[in-house]
Amino acid sequence: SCANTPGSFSCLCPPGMEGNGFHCRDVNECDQNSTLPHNCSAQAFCFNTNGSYFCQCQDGYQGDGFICSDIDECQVATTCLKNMTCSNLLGSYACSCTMGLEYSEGTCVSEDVCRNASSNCHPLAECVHHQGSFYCHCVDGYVGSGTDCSDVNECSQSINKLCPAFSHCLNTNGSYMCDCWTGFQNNGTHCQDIDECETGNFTCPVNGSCANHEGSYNCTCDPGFSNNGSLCSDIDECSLGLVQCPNFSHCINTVGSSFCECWEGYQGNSSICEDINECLYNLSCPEYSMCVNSNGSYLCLCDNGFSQMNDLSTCNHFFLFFSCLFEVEITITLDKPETLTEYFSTCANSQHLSTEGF
Ligand SMILES: [Ca+2]
Ligand SMILES: [Ca+2]
Ligand SMILES: [Ca+2]
Ligand SMILES: [Ca+2]
Repeated sequence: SCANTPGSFSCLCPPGMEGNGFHCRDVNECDQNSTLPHNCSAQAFCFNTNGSYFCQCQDGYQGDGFICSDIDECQVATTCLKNMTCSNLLGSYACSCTMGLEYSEGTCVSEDVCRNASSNCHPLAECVHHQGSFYCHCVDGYVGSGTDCSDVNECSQSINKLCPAFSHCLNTNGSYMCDCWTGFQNNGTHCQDIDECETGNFTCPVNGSCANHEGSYNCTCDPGFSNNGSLCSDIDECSLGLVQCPNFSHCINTVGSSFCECWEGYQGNSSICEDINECLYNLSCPEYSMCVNSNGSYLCLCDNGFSQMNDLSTCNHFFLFFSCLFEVEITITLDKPETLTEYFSTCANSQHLSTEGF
C-alpha cells in the first residue's frame, strides 16, 4: 500500500509479505527462524501459504490448530479389548491387560494359567493359551494328547515323499534324516551317483578299466583280455581259433592281441602272404649260379662247369676238384670205383667241398 509522507510517499508490503514496497515476497511463517513466527499450537503442524499460513492439530489432538487439546480415546469403550485397561496419554493411549492377566495371541489371559498348567503338559509339549484357558500341544515331530507325546515316524508315514531319490529315510526322535544309498552322495539338494572312476575310488585288475554306473561301478577287461575270476587274462586268439590267418602264415599270440606272421620265404600282411621272389634280389645266389624261385624258397643252380660246395653258398669250377686230386697222393684203381669215391670224399672234406654229383 502507498503511504503519504511530507514531500514524498513510501510503499509498504501487505501483511505476511516482506520487501521494499516495490518488490514484496512471501514470508514463511512456519520456518523456525522466520521474521514473522507463527502462532500454531505446539501440538499442531504449520503449513505455509502465499501471504499467510494455517495450522492443523496432530493425530491424537483436536482443536483449530492454534489451540489443540488431547483426545481421550479411553472415553470410547471399544478402544481396548475385553479384559484390558485403557490409559490415556497425551496425543495417544495404551491398552494393557488388567491385573493378574497377561497378553497372549490378542487376548488377555490369566498370567498363571500356563505356569500352573505346565506340569500337566508332557515335557515335549508346550502350553498354549486358549480363550482364557490352555491346552498342551506336542512340539513339532511329536504327536499325542499333549499330556503324552510320542515321536512321529515320518518315514513310515510318507514313504518316498520326504526323502529324495536314491536315499533312505531314517527316523529319529522328533525328526527324521535322509541318508544317501551306498554309491551316492549328498550334493546339498539330492543324492547323486558317485563317479568312482573319476574320483579314483575303485579297484580294477591290471588290463581292466573302470566303468561307472548309477550307484556303483564295475570293471571291464580291456580289448584282448577276458575276465578270469578277479583278473583280466590275455585271450589266446590263436588257440581259440578266433583269428583266420591267410595261407602261408601262422598265428602269433601276444599279450592283449595277436597277429598273423607269414611263413619264412613269404611276405605280406595280415590278409595275404605271397611267396618272396628271392631271385629279384641280386645277392640271393653266389657267383656262377642261376637263381630259381620256388614257393617259400629258391634254388641256386651252379652254371655248367661249376659245382656247388658243401655250404651251398659258392659254385666252384671243377678245376678245384682236380687240383684236389693232385694234391692228395693217391693211386686210383679204376676197377674199384668205390676207392675213387673214397678219395674224392677225403679231398672234399679237406677242402670243404661237396662230393655230390660224383
Ligand atoms: Ca521322527
Ligand atoms: Ca557310480
Ligand atoms: Ca592275445
Ligand atoms: Ca620264393
